[in-house]
Amino acid sequence: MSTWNDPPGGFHPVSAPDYLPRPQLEALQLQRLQQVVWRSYDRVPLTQSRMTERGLTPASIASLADVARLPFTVKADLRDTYPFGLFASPMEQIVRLHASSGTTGKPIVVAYTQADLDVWSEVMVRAFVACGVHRGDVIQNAYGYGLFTGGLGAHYGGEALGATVIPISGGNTERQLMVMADFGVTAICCTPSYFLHLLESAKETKTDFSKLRVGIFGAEPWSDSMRERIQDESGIRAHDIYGLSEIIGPGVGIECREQRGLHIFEDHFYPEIIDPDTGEVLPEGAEGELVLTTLSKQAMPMIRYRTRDITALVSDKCGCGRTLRRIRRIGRRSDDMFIIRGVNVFPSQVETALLRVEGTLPHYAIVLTREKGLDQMEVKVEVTPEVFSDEIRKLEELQTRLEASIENILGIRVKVTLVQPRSIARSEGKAKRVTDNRSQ
Ligand code: DLL
Repeated sequence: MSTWNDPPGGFHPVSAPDYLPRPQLEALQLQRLQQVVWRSYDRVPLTQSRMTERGLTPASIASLADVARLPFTVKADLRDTYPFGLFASPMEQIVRLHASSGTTGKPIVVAYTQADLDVWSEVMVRAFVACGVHRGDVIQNAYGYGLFTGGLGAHYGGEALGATVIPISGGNTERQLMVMADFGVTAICCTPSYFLHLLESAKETKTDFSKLRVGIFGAEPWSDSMRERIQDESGIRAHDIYGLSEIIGPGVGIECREQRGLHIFEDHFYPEIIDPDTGEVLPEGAEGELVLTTLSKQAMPMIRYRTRDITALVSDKCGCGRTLRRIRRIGRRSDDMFIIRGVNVFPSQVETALLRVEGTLPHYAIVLTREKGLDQMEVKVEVTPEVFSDEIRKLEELQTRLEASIENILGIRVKVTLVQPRSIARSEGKAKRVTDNRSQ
């Protein structure tokens, strides 16, 4: 059964920009880039002073390649100008604020005019359509509502699509399952880690989720192996959705039915990949840090925002027909790396290693400690109830297999501890997988 409403079966009218011929798309991008640079230069003192330092005026931007001449914006700029220093619209025109605590310290504040909210809904509609979600679908929106952009972003997009949205927000798993069964939910939006929790609880309580067809999961990294587990165990298609508060929220990029990278809604967000150390723009296909420029944002335009997310741009033709370039799924951020005995480790590598071994559940926690001046890493991983009741010898074998799988990927031996099912805290929003106790 086909559930897609992409061409050739005709597409949702809002999706038309997804299929623009590249020259037309690039002309639109340049026109919008020039406008947004003018706006930011005129209204945001930081942009003006940084451009002036480089001898630039908005008139210097004559082609898309000139983006690379513009100064970067980084998260610290949002903190330093907290709360409203980067706004390019007067308060009377700002109709919504969101805030994100990020990983450390003071929150950052982001603002939207009504036109910005309309763009946000538009890209979310296009994202839903790309996942095969349409009018008639019942969407359980379990992203958190509030200052986090996930809840309201998916909410207004779902309504604008014409689907039925259940604004349940995150948490209260029992109620989530009741709603899923009783309201005939066909699509769910939440973090992949929370969906794992829902799935596990649904199986325990024998909740009927047979109508569920699609998951739109994002806000945190999740590996390909994690996706396979989710799809195999639930029978749904799990789509990756990307976004960040600074740019708009969810809906910057989405995986289409091909599930081969995330299309960036390039008519609103201009992507570049840079070398995180030198800031140089890297050629197409090279891995590096994603930098995004908002092309149509009014309240808070972002010029060359350094996301810290590591990926690569893919521009080969996609089977879905969209002309929008894609980014590879984001496995890591440049700042979530930690170093153990001189080896760079990303949590996503550990996840991949664990999920390659059968008999474990996709719930794990990484604990870093320092003993006698030496960094230690312990990986706690839950085993399935069947395995848990096995004899000690079998458990020891499993532990050895897991340690070998991690060593295979990281090149170092770390301690794996098997723990019983349900002993690792479940997340209702973004998962926190690493605890760093090294400074204690
Ligand atoms: O997480 C917006 C969002 C909500 C995206 C719901 C998708 C779904 P922030 O809280 O500002 O915004 O966090 C943004 O989360 O820079 C990435 O590091 C990470 N992230 C978001 N989506 C993905 C994804 C929202 N699909 C930060 N894969 C980003 C990997 C993701 N990381």
